[in-house]
Amino acid sequence: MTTHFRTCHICEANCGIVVETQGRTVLSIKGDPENPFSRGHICPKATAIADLESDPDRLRTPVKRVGEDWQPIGWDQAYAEIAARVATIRAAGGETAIYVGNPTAHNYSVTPQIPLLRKALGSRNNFSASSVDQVPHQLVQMWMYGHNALFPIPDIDRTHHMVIIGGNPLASNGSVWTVPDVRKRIQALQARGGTLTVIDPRRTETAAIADTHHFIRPGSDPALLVGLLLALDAAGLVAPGRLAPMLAGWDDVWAALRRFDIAACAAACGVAEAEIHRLAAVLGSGEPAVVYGRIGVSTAEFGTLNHWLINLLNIATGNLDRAGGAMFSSPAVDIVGQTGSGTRGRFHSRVSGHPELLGEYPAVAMAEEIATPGEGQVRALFTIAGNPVLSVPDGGALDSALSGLELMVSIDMYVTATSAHAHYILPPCGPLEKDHYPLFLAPIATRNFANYSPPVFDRKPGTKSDWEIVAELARAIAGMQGQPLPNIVPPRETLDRMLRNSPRGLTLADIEAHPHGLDLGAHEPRLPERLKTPDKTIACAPELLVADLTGRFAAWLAATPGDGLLLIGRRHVRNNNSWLGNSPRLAKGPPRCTLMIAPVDAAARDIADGDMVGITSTAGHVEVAAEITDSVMPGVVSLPHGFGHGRKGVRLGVARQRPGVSINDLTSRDRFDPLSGNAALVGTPVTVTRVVEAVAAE
Ligand SMILES: Nc1nc2c(c(=O)[nH]1)N[C@H]1C(S)=C(S)[C@@H](COP(=O)(O)OP(=O)(O)OC[C@H]3O[C@@H](n4cnc5c(=O)[nH]c(N)nc54)[C@H](O)[C@@H]3O)O[C@H]1N2
Ligand SMILES: Nc1nc2c(c(=O)[nH]1)N[C@H]1C(S)=C(S)[C@@H](COP(=O)(O)OP(=O)(O)OC[C@H]3O[C@@H](n4cnc5c(=O)[nH]c(N)nc54)[C@H](O)[C@@H]3O)O[C@H]1N2
Ligand code: SF4
Ligand SMILES: [Mo]
Repeated sequence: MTTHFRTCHICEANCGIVVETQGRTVLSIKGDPENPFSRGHICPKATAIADLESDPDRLRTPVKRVGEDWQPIGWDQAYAEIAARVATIRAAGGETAIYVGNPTAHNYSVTPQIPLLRKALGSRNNFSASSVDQVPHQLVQMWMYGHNALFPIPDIDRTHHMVIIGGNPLASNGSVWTVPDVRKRIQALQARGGTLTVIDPRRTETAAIADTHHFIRPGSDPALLVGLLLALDAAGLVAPGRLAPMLAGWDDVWAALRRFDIAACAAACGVAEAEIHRLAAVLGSGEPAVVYGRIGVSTAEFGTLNHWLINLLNIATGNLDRAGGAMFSSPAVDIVGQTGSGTRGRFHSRVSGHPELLGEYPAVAMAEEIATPGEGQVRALFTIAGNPVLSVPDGGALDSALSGLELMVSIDMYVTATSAHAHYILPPCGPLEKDHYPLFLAPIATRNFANYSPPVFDRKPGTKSDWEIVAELARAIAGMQGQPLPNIVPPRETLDRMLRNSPRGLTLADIEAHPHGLDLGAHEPRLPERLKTPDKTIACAPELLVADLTGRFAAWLAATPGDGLLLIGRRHVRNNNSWLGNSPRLAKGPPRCTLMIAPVDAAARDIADGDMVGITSTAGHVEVAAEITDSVMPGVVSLPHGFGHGRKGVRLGVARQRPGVSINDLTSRDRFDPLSGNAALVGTPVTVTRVVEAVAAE
């Protein structure tokens, strides 16, 4: 038996795990009590890594689609055929596109290779899961702090008051906030006399352990946030403290905010005025406090506005860059120091004219770029670790668009709702055959830490890691088009160089000397030195955000809200987006793809618990069982995302037994945040009716 210490790569928490193996068999996966950061914490998803390794549905060789069948094909032949088809498509004036999915953010070795593929393809049609996720954070950071990757991180271990808006870390284990063992960290906050407040249209697992939970009408968060800022102002609690000399445009912020009044904000968001004053008093108490917002406020029509207002709240209470507030990290690999600050609007998408953000177009534009004829139409698509048919709004439209492509290549280990459309699927080796470094996640961790995990197993002959597949594909395509061949640098070398080029000056060997992980300490104040704005100030009043507040938000506030049901999503600790559904370990338990509906809304529609209901939006219709629960706010219904494995061609034997339906057959491509292009996945207007079984004719 061999014992391996590793970091779990499945979600952002990066928990330390102990993997015991015998030969190529995984005997057990447990939490690593000696990991200084995760302290033995583990969730059920880590044990699913063993299922991933042994899953019979996992592709082990490249495959080519021939009719309804998949035929094994050699790597070199696959590359050559793909490159030749790209050349033909380009010669005929067709465009190519890439969609990069979420697991790449957990794969340090593949990300430096993706630019090689982009260059070889020479297309501006770059899409990723970032625009159904976190780009609003990045845009706000780019504008306010001068670099899109300057994430302010909640310092939960030292705060006294934390407010979580639209996040459920007890299920998600934290996001844009690497915070393993979050439940114990919340309990420690409460044990030292602090408080947790959760703002969420559902009484989530996190809300259940919070000191206070407020329902909020989906999509109305800017009203609450403006209300909180105004309440601080009214109580004389605006106190940026040592940040004051760094604040540019601070008076402009207040001039814009003071056009609004708290009563109207309270009415619009559904949180009582007295509660807004009470919460503002807590935040402005002078004790360390932090406001944090996630998916519920990022994937909203006001996503960027929400994150701006959250940053302003942390600044106004003097909690930005303060112990126990929202702090900037000092990671082993300083991405901020080694990348550009970010771009927006250098060019625009062909069909709808979306501005580029960070070199990408929004995922809401993907289907139209493929389906709309004309010059520049996308005829070839590469997906890398993504399942956009289930993840981006109006999956049905994308589903049909994909079937019209001349070439589709998916780098994925499964035949999914997305890769089922591919002409070639190029699968990576098993997860334990890869090394791991949390390149993008250590910098957003609640403490500074680093941890390098070598592969547990040697690679089986003939298999490849994602990074090799992407790099070799880039070489083949570049070669076929007569371009210079890209230089391929082994990932460990790149990582070591990035470490050495960072202020801490660590080497990979330094980190490898700590198999349980290297704790680099709590965050320290880093402003103004850390700012990347030219004058080292915080740009508090970005022009487009002030305009969004006084224009689009003001108009929304003045409009009469509809009285229909609004659909939101949810996550469960035993799922991970669309792709752990094939793990027999995780699939156990009651069905999870249900429509949560409040008792009053169910009664009004004559719906009983467990009834099949039809849900209809402007984008589509699905049918699923109802789960009546008072944990959702009246007027709100909740359906998890990541289901819908019953689509044609999907080869996920376990997941197909309970395929569920895709929430993204209901979300709409027309609902997005115009500043960032991020999809608005929450607050979709829907109608819900009981499905009346057809009575068989006598
Ligand atoms: N309605 C609604 N929609 C949502 C969300 C929501 O909250 N509500 N959340 C959004 C968010 S935050 C995200 S991040 C996106 C995710 O969107 P995507 O990234 O498009 O989707 P995933 O479900 O994460 O699918 C990942 C795919 O990668 C494959 N995969 C897993 N590991 C590897 C690997 O190591 N290598 C390779 N090559 N492939 C791998 C899996 O088999 C799977 O097919 O979904 C978004 N969609
Ligand atoms: N177990 C598990 N863990 C995961 C994932 C997973 O699928 N499963 N996915 C990973 C990924 S890719 C990500 S990005 C993270 C996401 O991490 P989180 O953001 O913590 O995850 P969610 O559970 O989507 O939390 C969003 C919350 O917002 C609430 N909400 C919906 N609409 C609104 C609104 O209008 N306003 C407010 N205030 N709240 C609203 C929802 O009810 C939900 O509780 O999780 C990661 N971790
Ligand atoms: S919380 Fe995330 S990192 Fe930790 S064990 Fe679970 S899936 Fe892995
Ligand atoms: Mo995500």
